[in-house]
Amino acid sequence: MSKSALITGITGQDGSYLTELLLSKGYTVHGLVRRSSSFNTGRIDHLYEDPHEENRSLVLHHADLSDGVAMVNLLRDLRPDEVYNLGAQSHVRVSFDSPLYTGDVTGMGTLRLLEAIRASGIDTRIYQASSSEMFGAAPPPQNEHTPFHPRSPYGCAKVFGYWATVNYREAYDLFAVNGILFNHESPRRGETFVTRKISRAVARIHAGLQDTLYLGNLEAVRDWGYAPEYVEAMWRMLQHDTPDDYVVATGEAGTVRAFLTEAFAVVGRDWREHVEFDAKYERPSEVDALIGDAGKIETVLGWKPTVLWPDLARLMVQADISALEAELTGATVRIDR
Ligand code: NAP
Ligand code: F7E
Repeated sequence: MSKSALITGITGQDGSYLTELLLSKGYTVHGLVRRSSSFNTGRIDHLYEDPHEENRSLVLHHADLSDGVAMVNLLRDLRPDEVYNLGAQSHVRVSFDSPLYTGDVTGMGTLRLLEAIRASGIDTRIYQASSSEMFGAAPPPQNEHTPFHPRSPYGCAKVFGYWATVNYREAYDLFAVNGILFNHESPRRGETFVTRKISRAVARIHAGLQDTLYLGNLEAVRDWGYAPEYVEAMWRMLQHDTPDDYVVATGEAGTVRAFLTEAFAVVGRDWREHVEFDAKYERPSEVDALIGDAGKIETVLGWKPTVLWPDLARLMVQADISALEAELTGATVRIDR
């Protein structure tokens, strides 16, 4: 019998890569999709299967992390072997503008899902998408023993979700794990996160469509990894004999300024001729430096990253240049970006 999984956040960056991974392993994948007035499935359209086909391996369901009853019903009907909770309001800067919404979806949404598993009485394993943002002001390198000091409503919500996951493991013997993932990027990264904002701008500047890129704090240090490798780590956590929490990171970090240098070098340009400061992209409280120590997951689960941030910067710029060229010439490109 093949396994089945439910993914919240299936339309996001990680959800799309995780879906590809699980389908390649023979899983039946169920995705929770929130209702939107326009299509929000662009990242998984290449995997779509018509609802009228029999024995589909990818099935999408309308629901929302704010609706606990819908989640109980879904879990009771599907009885998946594994649940991956990737759904969230995941933008740190936006969480300062919408703190209550972020707390509800990113924090309470996790508790709703855990409680839905308990209430539906099913036997399943759950992965919680925890974040290095929980470490916030704690100095690097950060690992599983580093105390949390979140610096945003998003970080606070993720701390709540982290402890709710640990609590359901301890109180109800649920196979529940936290993956504490450091920043991970790809050509599918949302366009308003700094790496993708930069890679898209480099492609557009190179094509003569844009001249200026407005950014905030260039001194922040981030440990950027490659998203397809990080979803493999999520899967490995749920295959282990015992549930536990793991940091997932590369251990190599750079400043936003350094990422800019690498990205603009791909097209032989100097970023200082194109980048201007805009205070609106600064955060009321910033996370200065995140550099992960992923020794535990390497030792216990044998997971090790291969793509470090300078290669990632080049890979993302090249993907955005190709995508833009295809868009401008009207060519059809498969979205395996
Ligand atoms: P993402 O691209 O922003 O995707 C977020 C997903 O959550 C989208 O599918 C989104 O749906 C969905 N979502 C938002 N609000 C929802 C709601 N109310 N109900 C149901 N679904 C909702 O994020 P990502 O980069 O793939 O990250 C995946 C998870 O890992 C998130 O929980 C994020 O906080 C966490 N995380 C990410 C990183 C990172 O560096 N990428 C690091 C650590 C942790 P729409 O497509 O409709 O918006
Ligand atoms: O910012 C600085 C900004 O928004 C990175 C999410 O996936 O990773 C992500 O959160 C840095 C920050 O990611 C701009 O101030 C400068 O210091 O790409 P970001 P993030 O805040 O680290 C964590 C691990 C998550 O869990 C989150 O879900 O870049 N920065 N100028 C800027 N950032 C943005 N977005 N836009 C700018 O113009």
